[in-house]
Amino acid sequence: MSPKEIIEKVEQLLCPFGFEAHAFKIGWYNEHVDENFKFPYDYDTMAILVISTPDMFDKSLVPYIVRTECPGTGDMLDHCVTEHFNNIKKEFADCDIEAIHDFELLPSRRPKVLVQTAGHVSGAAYYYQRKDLDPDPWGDKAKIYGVSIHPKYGGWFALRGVLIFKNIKHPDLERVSPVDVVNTYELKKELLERFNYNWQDWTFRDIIPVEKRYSEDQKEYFATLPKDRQPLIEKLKSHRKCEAVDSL
Ligand code: B12
Repeated sequence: MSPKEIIEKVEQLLCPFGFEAHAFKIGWYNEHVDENFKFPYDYDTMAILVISTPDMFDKSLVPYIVRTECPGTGDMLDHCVTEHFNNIKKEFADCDIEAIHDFELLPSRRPKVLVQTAGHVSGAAYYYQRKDLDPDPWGDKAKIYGVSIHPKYGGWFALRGVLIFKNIKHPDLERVSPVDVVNTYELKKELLERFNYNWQDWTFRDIIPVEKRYSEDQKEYFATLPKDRQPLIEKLKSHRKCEAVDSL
């Protein structure tokens, strides 16, 4: 299978479940990050960034929750995304795939992959950082984290991880620039302030007009700590069972 066909197949496997897949070269990522975040692979090695859109909740997570009789410990979303990544590894058994989730850490406690940088270099979502603002409005003491914005979903999405096809080189992969949708100094400043100081009120996600947001159920689910989600999970399960009966 050619690299192009692999990308198409990954899209076919993930998109129906509310994910997007965006290919990039490891070299593009390595060019930006510090030494200790670089991957030890050739420049042209192909990787795919996976993001979840607002549809992922209904198309993937809720069905996963409903069919998982014994949720066990840990975060259901992490298990659900892991299942999708494992499925891809199975489909491409001939390829040597390193699947890295957003939440995975190295023994040094550093994240294994910086998904926002991967989002930027793959063209999926522009990564807004403090250094995009000149002059810097905040002063030396403030710690300002960067945030990615998707052209269709604003901040209503998440960057779930990357699949590195270690033995696939894609020298001809065309580079897609991320769209700078938050395109004024004032709006960039507003975005970074909302993300850093008021992220719980969700408003950073609406910094641009969006096509779709998280539903109220989805917001409630993500705003609840995993240890307190059992009642919500029960509610989602009973809703789905009713829907299934109604459609008989
Ligand atoms: C650790 C972590 C946190 C920590 C620290 C945050 C931080 N950014 O350091 C804490 C607990 C505070 C946190 C909080 C939150 N987080 Co958080 N977090 C992470 C995590 C796991 C790692 C981030 C990290 O440590 N980065 C390390 C630093 C050094 O990276 P960096 O600043 O980007 O620096 C690199 C770039 O600058 C790059 N670089 C240099 N020059 C250039 C030039 C260009 C053009 C480019 C592209 C790159 C580049 O090189 C640097 C490294 O060498 C990521 C997931 C992941 N694996 O990436 C999620 C992530 C950043 N978090 C996320 C979110 C949503 C949140 C919260 C809102 C809570 C939540 N989950 O709902 C809050 C909001 C922040 C706040 N106000 O507190 C999202 C952000 C989504 C988005 N749209 O951008 C992520 C991506 C998770 C996800 N699955 O989507 N988080």
